[in-house]
Amino acid sequence: MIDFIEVNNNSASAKIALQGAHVFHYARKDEKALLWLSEISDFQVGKAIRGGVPICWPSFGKNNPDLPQHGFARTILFEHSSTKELDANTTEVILILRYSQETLTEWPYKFELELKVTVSDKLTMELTTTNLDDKTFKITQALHTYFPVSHISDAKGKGLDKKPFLDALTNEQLTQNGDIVFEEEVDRVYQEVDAEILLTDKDRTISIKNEGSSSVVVWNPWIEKGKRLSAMREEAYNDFVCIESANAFEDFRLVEPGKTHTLKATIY
Ligand code: TA6
Repeated sequence: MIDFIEVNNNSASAKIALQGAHVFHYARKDEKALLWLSEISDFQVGKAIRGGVPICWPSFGKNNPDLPQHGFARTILFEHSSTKELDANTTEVILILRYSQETLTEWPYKFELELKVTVSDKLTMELTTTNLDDKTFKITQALHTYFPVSHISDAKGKGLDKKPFLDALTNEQLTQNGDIVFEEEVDRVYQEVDAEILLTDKDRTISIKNEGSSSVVVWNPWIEKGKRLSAMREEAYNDFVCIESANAFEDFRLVEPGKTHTLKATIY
């Protein structure tokens, strides 16, 4: 079993695993959860939890071919740095990962990675990379958020109309026309994103606002890929959409010695 931090305040509840600083539950009081979690994610040490908000760092996907898919942060133990009740409605949790012999063998740079989670009537996650080395390094990353939907056929992605995107399935560079609908596998990296994204379904609208990011990944595995994914029921593709706050592909970030970069996502 993976250790986790549980937050309950007047506004909401949340659960954050120390492995991967992985937020895997968030729900406002008396409301349905705003994050999707696979019922068969087995919370094994060293295996990424399927659902919630996996942290892809220091590489998104295979952007750095020398690293595992989505990097190593999501399966490594973070340190619980602090939990503060800012007020009766707001709790702030900070988790930290510092470079080690283990990380240096995977990725030859000294760094500190901090996740600050603010739990209130909104869920805010700020992922801050600090370069502790004497040479600049390049990162790609994502807060790979899984959102529940009533049924995939009801789900629509709004706010990305006319945005260019890379279709990761065909490697084509295309432009979004209208709302995003889900009638087949969707795996797209939207670029030049500068506004809020909405995920609507039959009974609610979820808003995602990003800072320090101009790329957003939208993903649903659909039927065939859904069967191949670890810790996912065969028909689970009907129940979620990933809208990922990212610095992916051309939206990579160079972090100079002593400098930081923060990727921030606000969900409500
Ligand atoms: O963000 C979309 C994606 O890159 C998909 O291509 C799919 O691989 C997904 O991430 C899940 O990856 P995972 O390694 O968590 O199974």
